[in-house]
Amino acid sequence: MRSLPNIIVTGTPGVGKTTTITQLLSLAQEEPQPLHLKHLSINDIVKDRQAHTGYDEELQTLIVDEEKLMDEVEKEIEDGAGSGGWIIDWHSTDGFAVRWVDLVVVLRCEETSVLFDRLSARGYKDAKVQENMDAEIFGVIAEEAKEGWGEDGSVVELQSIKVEDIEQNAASIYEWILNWVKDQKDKPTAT
Ligand code: DAT
Repeated sequence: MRSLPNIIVTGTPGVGKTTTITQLLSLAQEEPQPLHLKHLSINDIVKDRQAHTGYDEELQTLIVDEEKLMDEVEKEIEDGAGSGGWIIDWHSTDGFAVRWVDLVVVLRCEETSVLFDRLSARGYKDAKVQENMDAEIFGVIAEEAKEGWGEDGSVVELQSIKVEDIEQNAASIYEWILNWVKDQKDKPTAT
């Protein structure tokens, strides 16, 4: 039984996943009783553990070996059976077992001009900017998450457009974690 929840923070590249997670982790450390949250960057796993089969020049991205990637994730999070507290940072929920994850946060930036500027600032080529803009407009990642985790409150969409949104979103996720911990403590234990 996890003592902290596992959370995926997902969304189109550039929506603010890494920035929001960094803010969440520092928030969790400030408390008198810090929560041991751990940032699981799937980008780093893909690169560092060679969970890829090549490089797509057009889309400027590594071609992910999904089976190897999910094997590595499963090892890292102990098949969901460890102490929890993993904050998973990835632009997809595809391949993740539903039982590993207690909450899916989908960050959204439907102000396309804002997302365009963020993606262009990364030096992405037109094809990659366009692919990501289309995915955001159609809400592809949110739909995919709802297919996996249902629409019963385990998937939340948060707007990440303005700078203030970063702090506010981190604070809402933090509050959700505190409530989750409290609910676990209040649950009657099996004898
Ligand atoms: P992601 O991890 O989703 O790819 P990121 O956290 O690296 O995105 O953010 C991409 C850039 O956009 C980075 O320069 C920070 C900025 N940014 C992210 N969310 C923002 C927000 N809500 N307001 C202003 N800037 C934001």
